[in-house]
Amino acid sequence: MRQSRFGNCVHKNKYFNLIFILYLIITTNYAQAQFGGGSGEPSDPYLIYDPNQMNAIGADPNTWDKHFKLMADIDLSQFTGTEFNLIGIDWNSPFKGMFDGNGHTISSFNYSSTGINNIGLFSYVESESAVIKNTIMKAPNINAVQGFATGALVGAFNDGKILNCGIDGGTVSGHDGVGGLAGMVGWSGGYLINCYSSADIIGTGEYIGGLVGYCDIELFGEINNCFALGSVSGDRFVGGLFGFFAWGLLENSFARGSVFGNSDVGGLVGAGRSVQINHSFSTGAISGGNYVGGLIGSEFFGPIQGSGNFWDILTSGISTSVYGQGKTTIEMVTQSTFTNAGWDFVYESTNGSEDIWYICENNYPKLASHRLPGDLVCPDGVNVIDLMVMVDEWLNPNPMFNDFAPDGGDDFFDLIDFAVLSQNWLETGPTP
Ligand SMILES: [Ca+2]
Ligand SMILES: [Ca+2]
Ligand SMILES: [Ca+2]
Repeated sequence: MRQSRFGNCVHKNKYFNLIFILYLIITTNYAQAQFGGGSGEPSDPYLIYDPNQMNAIGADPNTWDKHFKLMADIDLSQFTGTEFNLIGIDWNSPFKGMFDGNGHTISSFNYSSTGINNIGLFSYVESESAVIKNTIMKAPNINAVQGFATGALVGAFNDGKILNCGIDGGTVSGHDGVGGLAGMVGWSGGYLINCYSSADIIGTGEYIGGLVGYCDIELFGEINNCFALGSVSGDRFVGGLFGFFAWGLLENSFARGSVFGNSDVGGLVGAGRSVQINHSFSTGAISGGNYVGGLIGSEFFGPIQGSGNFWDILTSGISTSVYGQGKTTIEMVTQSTFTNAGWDFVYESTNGSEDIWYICENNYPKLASHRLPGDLVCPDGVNVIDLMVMVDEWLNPNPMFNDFAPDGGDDFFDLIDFAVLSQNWLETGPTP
């Protein structure tokens, strides 16, 4: 009896050990099985090939400090309502890893909710080392009826870097803190570099912006080489680029969308507080009640500083602003207006050789960082004039124009550049 009991116990132990080993095998492999490969480490990121693998990130909080790489264009249209697993939850459980879109697109991200905060493909991001990069979202459709922080890419972005990301068209609707790229950026810090949004923004409350609703990068960070094109409407603190902008640095950026609000309404920024803004402009039509400005609606308990900022007094319909200089449309499409204020353009060296801006006839300045590879010269877009320039420079060891392939260029125009130019043939890029 005793022996048999003892034997039973050994049996149970063996059984338990077997289960435990199986459990270990399953949990270690599970993270790999749900993605298309990789271990999540910086040198070996998890690979994402399809919508289900994309949706698996948000389902597993254990992966939120890992590295991811997109390997194909992803269509998320199969998810509606609250079906998609947003990545990150709140400051207790944020995404703090790295997501590299690898130049691919994520299209038709649909999400509608009633009454939770932090709505976005990435719900909540917070870590000095968090990075989201090289990702273009096409035609997202976000509808958050209540709550704070709604954006297509990120709901609340409290720290980290968003690099080379864009929102192409679509609509982002929400209550407070609504923007195309992110609902809110800051509190700790944040960098937005080479980012844009052309989504239309509809907010029913405060802090509504074309790129970011509420931007407050108190500790460190900056916004550089960014723009927004979508129309923006909200109640208070409504701006073409930012609804509210505090304690940060904004440079080389612009907003082109129309702006509508009741109070603190501006073409670029609804209200600014203790910020520095350099070499930026806005052109959108503006309508509003109190504290309305061509570039900036109001200065909110702290000075706005900087230099060389303009808005179009004709297209905006507004001739005053608490900050910035108003110009006519003719002046706004003339390069000297900007170079006289220190803006660094291509084909001039007085203001620097970074060559941040370019301008084509009868158009506003554009950012060179968003120019399509193959668009070598004016007019805007990739066409036969660009092709002729490239043919002229073919195999020239010291080309007068910058080549663009592979990976941004090797100082030599050859068939690789030709292939990229052909890919972008007759395209004009995200900026009108
Ligand atoms: Ca220059
Ligand atoms: Ca061109
Ligand atoms: Ca080349």
